[in-house]
Amino acid sequence: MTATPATPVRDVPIAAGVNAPAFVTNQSLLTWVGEIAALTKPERIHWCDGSQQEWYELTRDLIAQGVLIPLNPDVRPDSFLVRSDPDDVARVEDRTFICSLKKEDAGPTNNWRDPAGMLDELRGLFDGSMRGRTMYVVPFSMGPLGGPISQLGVQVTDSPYAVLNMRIMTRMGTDALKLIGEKTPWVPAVHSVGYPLVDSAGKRTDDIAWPSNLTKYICHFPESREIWSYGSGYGGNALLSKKCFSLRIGSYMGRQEGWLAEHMLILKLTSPEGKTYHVAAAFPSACGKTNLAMITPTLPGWTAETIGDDIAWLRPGADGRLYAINPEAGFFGVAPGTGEKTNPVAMHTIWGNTIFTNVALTDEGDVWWEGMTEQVPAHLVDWRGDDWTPESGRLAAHANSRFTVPIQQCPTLSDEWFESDGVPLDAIIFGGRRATNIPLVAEALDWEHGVFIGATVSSEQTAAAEGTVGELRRDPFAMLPFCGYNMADYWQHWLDMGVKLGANAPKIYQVNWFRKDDAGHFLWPGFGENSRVLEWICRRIDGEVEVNELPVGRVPAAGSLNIDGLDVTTDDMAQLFAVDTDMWNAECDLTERFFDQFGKRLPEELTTQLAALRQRLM
Ligand code: GTP
Ligand code: SPV
Ligand code: MN
Repeated sequence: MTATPATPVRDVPIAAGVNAPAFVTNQSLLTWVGEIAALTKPERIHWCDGSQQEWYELTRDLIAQGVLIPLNPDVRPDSFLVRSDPDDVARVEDRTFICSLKKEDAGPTNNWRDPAGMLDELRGLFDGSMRGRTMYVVPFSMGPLGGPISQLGVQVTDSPYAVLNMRIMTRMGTDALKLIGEKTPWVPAVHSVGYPLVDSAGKRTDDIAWPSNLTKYICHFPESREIWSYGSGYGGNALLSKKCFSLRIGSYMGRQEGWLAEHMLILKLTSPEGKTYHVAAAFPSACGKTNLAMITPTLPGWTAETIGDDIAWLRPGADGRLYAINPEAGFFGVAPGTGEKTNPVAMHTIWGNTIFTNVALTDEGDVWWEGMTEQVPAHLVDWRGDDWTPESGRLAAHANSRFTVPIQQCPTLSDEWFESDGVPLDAIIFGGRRATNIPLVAEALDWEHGVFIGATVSSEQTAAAEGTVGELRRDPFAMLPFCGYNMADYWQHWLDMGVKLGANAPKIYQVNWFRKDDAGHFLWPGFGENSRVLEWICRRIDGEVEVNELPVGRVPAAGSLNIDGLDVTTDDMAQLFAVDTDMWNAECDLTERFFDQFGKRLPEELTTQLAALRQRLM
């Protein structure tokens, strides 16, 4: 490996200034880049233009350094495999901080640090952290360029891998930068992997394939709308447009400005009669958003089109309805479990132009992961770079291995993804991974009950974040790790939005594809068959199907959920909707304890909802 990447010709040494393109007039941007450069002391500054040439130069250099492994162009053209450090494989929630002026404003579900103290500490860490490296300036737009709901940001980073991912995940480059005029607001995001190539004495070391630092900080300053991330190159820790900006800073902005930033997919459905519906659905990480966003309906006549798979920004429109955009331009999807049977649309999307992180490599030079094919390859190189056979007794791909791919390669992409005004929502769905209690589908009694359902989402922990997989954890609105302010205030904001939307508010539903029988088998076939539940929801919106009122919500009346041709017994169907009073009372006790930690900030409506649920369970 060479110590430093080849210098692209248009980069100049830092002594010559910040090297900004001539058209940049925003003084705060120029000053900020200068300040961060003075602090982090990179060797060069490169302003990313987002061009194909730039992509080519970056990938060429990273291949030469052994960072990117080019895949076999005959099977996976223009695609790469990257292996991260085994200590840097997922979001680090215990190292994620909301640095609001007051601790109460971060709330009991966030880690908090005093902003001034945190900035001091960060300045210490970032001092010289880019020595010997290139500092990339990455301008990007979340949402269509210049759109009314869109927002601009600039990430500086010393990770060319992050740059490549940002180019896929956002509208990145010159067009976004040109939108940042003299007075345009933009969100600054500083990122360093914390692995300088030159020490303070000037001694140079060789680079490694995945530079990172055991010390990690993912910090958000909501009041000043800035992001500082140190020590990790992986996913949401490093692609600061995603969770840091679009959710943590975004949710804070949304509360101030009257909109919502949510961990939701957006899906367009068309019925056999040609009627269209738009739904947004919040599921915790690795609980099936990408799958549902790309669903292939098994019900004849229904079509589904993808608008987003992870993040939605919601805003009331001029007509009083709630409109949604997907601010992202790519998918950063979970690889394991993605296959022709479970998600053929994703498999077609990743035909090429894809960056794979922490998956296994086949002898043919293609990728593989658990669940990709039924036939397990006889030999692989696993995600850590070691030889692997089915007898190895360990995962070939890391459980949180992912693909990064442009959304425009998705064969089911809706034209409406391009619409800067967004799509009007008919329904909002909450889901999670629950072996018990939560029914296959239930309709909220009203908006307030829907907010209660959202606030009480719990799910079995997945590999998307570090922690104990399988443990049940509260994940309100699937936003536990992503809400940039006090979760109780967030619930209040949702309640206020309901008042504002009034009769125009989308209906709210809860779903659970993951309920299990006593033997531990999934009761519901899931995946494409989830279209049956979506159909019921659409029919219900149109008032065409009847419900059965249970204490936990309105479930399909007998015969109203289409299960024709499905291999699910009557007993299984009953179990999918069973309400065990004892278990639900126990769940209510847990909810009460969960709510208690919010003290006086807990909206009264949620206390009322819990009491009403207990009453209905009697
Ligand atoms: P993030 O990108 O982490 O926010 O997650 P996501 O919600 O987009 O997760 P994704 O769609 O990638 O979830 C993947 C996991 O959910 C895989 O293990 C899938 O097999 C599983 N999954 C998705 N849909 C279903 C379903 O209908 N039934 C069952 N049993 N599993 C499902
Ligand atoms: C999630 O964990 O919800 C993700 C992946 O979507 S990451 O971008 O790494 O947060
Ligand atoms: Mn996510």
